[in-house]
Amino acid sequence: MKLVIIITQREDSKKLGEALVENNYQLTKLDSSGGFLKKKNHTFLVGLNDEKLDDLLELVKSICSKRKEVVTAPDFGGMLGETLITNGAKVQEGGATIFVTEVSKFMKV
Ligand code: 2BA
Repeated sequence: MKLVIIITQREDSKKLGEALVENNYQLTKLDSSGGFLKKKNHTFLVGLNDEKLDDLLELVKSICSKRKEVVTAPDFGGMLGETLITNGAKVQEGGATIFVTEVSKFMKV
Protein backbone atom coordinates (compact mmCIF):
# COMPACT_ATOMS: atom_id res chain seq x y z
CA MET A 1 0.00 0.00 0.00
CA LYS A 2 1.13 3.55 -0.72
CA LEU A 3 0.40 6.98 0.73
CA VAL A 4 0.66 9.62 -1.97
CA ILE A 5 1.09 13.24 -0.93
CA ILE A 6 0.18 15.71 -3.66
CA ILE A 7 0.85 19.44 -3.24
CA THR A 8 -1.05 21.43 -5.81
CA GLN A 9 -1.93 25.00 -6.63
CA ARG A 10 -5.33 26.18 -5.44
CA GLU A 11 -6.39 26.78 -9.06
CA ASP A 12 -6.12 23.05 -9.79
CA SER A 13 -7.27 21.60 -6.51
CA LYS A 14 -11.05 21.73 -6.96
CA LYS A 15 -10.88 19.85 -10.25
CA LEU A 16 -8.35 17.38 -8.86
CA GLY A 17 -10.46 16.71 -5.76
CA GLU A 18 -13.56 16.06 -7.86
CA ALA A 19 -11.69 13.78 -10.25
CA LEU A 20 -10.23 11.77 -7.37
CA VAL A 21 -13.69 11.20 -5.89
CA GLU A 22 -15.18 10.33 -9.31
CA ASN A 23 -12.43 7.75 -9.78
CA ASN A 24 -13.05 6.20 -6.37
CA TYR A 25 -9.88 7.27 -4.62
CA GLN A 26 -10.10 7.94 -0.91
CA LEU A 27 -8.50 11.20 0.07
CA THR A 28 -7.98 13.89 2.63
CA LYS A 29 -7.53 17.48 1.47
CA LEU A 30 -5.56 19.88 3.64
CA ASP A 31 -5.17 23.65 3.45
CA SER A 32 -1.47 24.38 3.20
CA SER A 33 0.98 27.00 2.00
CA GLY A 34 4.44 26.97 0.46
CA GLY A 35 7.38 27.73 2.69
CA PHE A 36 9.17 29.79 0.05
CA LEU A 37 6.51 31.88 -1.71
CA LYS A 38 4.01 31.52 1.17
CA LYS A 39 1.21 31.16 -1.36
CA LYS A 40 -1.76 29.10 -0.28
CA ASN A 41 -1.91 25.66 -1.84
CA HIS A 42 -3.68 22.38 -1.14
CA THR A 43 -2.19 19.08 -0.05
CA PHE A 44 -3.97 15.82 -0.82
CA LEU A 45 -3.30 12.62 1.09
CA VAL A 46 -4.33 9.58 -0.93
CA GLY A 47 -4.00 6.05 0.45
CA LEU A 48 -4.25 3.34 -2.18
CA ASN A 49 -3.24 -0.13 -3.26
CA ASP A 50 -0.02 -0.36 -5.29
CA GLU A 51 -1.75 -1.35 -8.53
CA LYS A 52 -3.67 1.94 -8.61
CA LEU A 53 -0.59 4.14 -8.29
CA ASP A 54 0.20 4.60 -11.99
CA ASP A 55 -3.41 5.54 -12.78
CA LEU A 56 -3.39 8.09 -9.98
CA LEU A 57 -0.17 9.70 -11.21
CA GLU A 58 -1.58 9.93 -14.76
CA LEU A 59 -4.74 11.55 -13.42
CA VAL A 60 -2.77 14.16 -11.48
CA LYS A 61 -0.60 14.89 -14.53
CA SER A 62 -3.66 15.35 -16.72
CA ILE A 63 -5.27 17.86 -14.36
CA CYS A 64 -2.54 19.92 -12.75
CA SER A 65 -1.40 22.77 -14.94
CA LYS A 66 2.06 22.65 -16.46
CA ARG A 67 5.06 24.07 -14.63
CA LYS A 68 6.06 27.47 -15.88
CA GLU A 69 8.86 29.88 -15.11
CA VAL A 70 7.90 32.96 -13.16
CA VAL A 71 10.41 35.77 -13.46
CA THR A 72 10.51 38.66 -11.06
CA ALA A 73 13.56 40.77 -11.63
CA PRO A 74 12.71 44.34 -10.85
CA ASP A 75 15.89 46.32 -10.23
CA PHE A 76 14.42 47.72 -7.08
CA GLY A 77 13.18 44.37 -5.73
CA GLY A 78 9.57 43.55 -4.96
CA MET A 79 7.11 41.09 -3.53
CA LEU A 80 6.76 37.55 -4.88
CA GLY A 81 3.77 36.08 -3.12
CA GLU A 82 4.43 37.26 0.40
CA THR A 83 8.20 37.05 0.04
CA LEU A 84 10.30 40.17 -0.43
CA ILE A 85 12.72 39.65 -3.32
CA THR A 86 15.60 42.09 -3.26
CA ASN A 87 17.68 40.88 -6.22
CA GLY A 88 15.01 39.45 -8.50
CA ALA A 89 14.21 35.76 -8.78
CA LYS A 90 13.21 33.08 -11.25
CA VAL A 91 11.15 30.23 -9.87
CA GLN A 92 9.16 27.39 -11.37
CA GLU A 93 5.46 27.37 -10.56
CA GLY A 94 2.49 25.21 -11.42
CA GLY A 95 2.17 21.47 -11.81
CA ALA A 96 2.15 19.41 -8.66
CA THR A 97 4.74 18.17 -6.21
CA ILE A 98 4.19 14.50 -5.47
CA PHE A 99 5.66 12.24 -2.81
CA VAL A 100 4.99 8.49 -2.94
CA THR A 101 5.57 6.74 0.37
CA GLU A 102 5.31 3.11 1.45
CA VAL A 103 2.70 2.39 4.12
CA SER A 104 3.88 -0.12 6.71
CA LYS A 105 0.53 -0.41 8.44
CA PHE A 106 -3.00 0.81 7.70
CA MET A 107 -5.95 0.46 10.03
CA LYS A 108 -9.24 2.12 10.86
CA VAL A 109 -10.45 1.62 14.41
P1 2BA B 1 6.95 27.04 -2.12
O1 2BA B 1 7.82 26.54 -1.02
O2 2BA B 1 6.27 28.33 -1.88
O3 2BA B 1 7.83 27.12 -3.44
C1 2BA B 1 7.34 27.72 -4.63
C2 2BA B 1 8.35 27.60 -5.73
O4 2BA B 1 9.50 28.36 -5.40
C3 2BA B 1 8.84 26.16 -5.91
O5 2BA B 1 7.95 25.53 -6.80
C4 2BA B 1 10.26 26.37 -6.43
O6 2BA B 1 10.24 26.60 -7.85
C5 2BA B 1 10.69 27.66 -5.78
N1 2BA B 1 11.48 27.44 -4.56
C6 2BA B 1 11.10 26.82 -3.42
N2 2BA B 1 12.07 26.85 -2.50
C7 2BA B 1 13.09 27.52 -3.07
C8 2BA B 1 14.40 27.89 -2.61
N3 2BA B 1 14.84 27.58 -1.38
N4 2BA B 1 15.20 28.58 -3.49
C9 2BA B 1 14.77 28.89 -4.73
N5 2BA B 1 13.56 28.57 -5.21
C10 2BA B 1 12.73 27.90 -4.39
P2 2BA B 1 7.64 23.98 -6.67
O7 2BA B 1 8.93 23.20 -6.63
O8 2BA B 1 6.67 23.64 -7.75
O9 2BA B 1 6.94 23.77 -5.28
C11 2BA B 1 5.60 24.16 -5.08
C12 2BA B 1 5.22 23.95 -3.63
O10 2BA B 1 5.32 22.53 -3.34
C13 2BA B 1 6.17 24.61 -2.65
O11 2BA B 1 5.81 25.96 -2.46
C14 2BA B 1 5.95 23.75 -1.40
O12 2BA B 1 4.71 24.07 -0.80
C15 2BA B 1 5.82 22.36 -2.00
N6 2BA B 1 7.11 21.65 -2.08
C16 2BA B 1 7.95 21.61 -3.13
N7 2BA B 1 9.02 20.86 -2.86
C17 2BA B 1 8.85 20.40 -1.60
C18 2BA B 1 9.62 19.57 -0.74
N8 2BA B 1 10.81 19.03 -1.11
N9 2BA B 1 9.15 19.32 0.50
C19 2BA B 1 7.95 19.83 0.91
N10 2BA B 1 7.19 20.63 0.13
C20 2BA B 1 7.62 20.91 -1.09
